[in-house]
Amino acid sequence: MFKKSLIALALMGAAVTANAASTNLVQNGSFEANAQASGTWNIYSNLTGWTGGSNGIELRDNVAGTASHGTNFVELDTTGNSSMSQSINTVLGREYVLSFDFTNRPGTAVSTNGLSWKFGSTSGFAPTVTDFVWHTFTTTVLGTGGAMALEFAAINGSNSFGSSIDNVSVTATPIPAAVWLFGTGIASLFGFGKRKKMNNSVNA
Ligand SMILES: [Ca+2]
Ligand SMILES: [Ca+2]
Repeated sequence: MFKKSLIALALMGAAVTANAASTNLVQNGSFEANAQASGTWNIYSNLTGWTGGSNGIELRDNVAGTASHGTNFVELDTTGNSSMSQSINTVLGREYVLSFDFTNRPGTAVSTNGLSWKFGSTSGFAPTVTDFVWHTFTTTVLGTGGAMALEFAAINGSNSFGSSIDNVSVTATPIPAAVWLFGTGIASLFGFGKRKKMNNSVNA
C-alpha cells in the first residue's frame, strides 16, 4: 500500500512538471537563429532546427514583406515548392496547440500562394486569404507520445513566389482541473485503504 501511495505521489509530481511546461517546443520557430542581413534573402538546405525539403528553405529579412515576429521569416516556394520539418517530443494523450503566422506574398496572385501543415498524422491547410497581411492559424493536436514530425509545405503554383510563414509555436495545453482532482482522489483512496487495513488488524 505504501508503494502504491508513492506511485500516486509520483504521478501527481509528473502532472505538476507537465503543467509547468507551457514553453514553445519548436526550435527556431521565428527563424531568427540564422543571421540574414537586413533587406536580403537566401535559400538554405536547412535552418537551425529545421530540415529543408527538396528545394530548401528561403529565409528573408524584411524583404518582399516584413516579418510578423522579429526580422526574419520564411518562404517555402523557393525555386519551386519546397517544405521544412522538425521533430517534436510529445506526451501520449496530451493536448498541444500548434500556431503559426502566414501571409500571401505581396504583389503576387493569390492563386500562387498557400501552405499545408502536418503534425504527426494530423494535417491541414492554412486558410486561403485574399489580402497581403499576416494572419494567425491555430489548431489543437493530440500527442501520440515520442517524436512527432511537424512539417510545412508550399502548395499551388510552383514558381518561386508563395506564402510567407513566421512565429511557429507548439505549446502543451495546461492540464485541466479535473485531472488534478482525479490525482488527489487517487491519493485519498490509497490513504483511506491504508487506514482501513490498520483498523482491521486492530479489530482482529
Ligand atoms: Ca521571425
Ligand atoms: Ca507559388
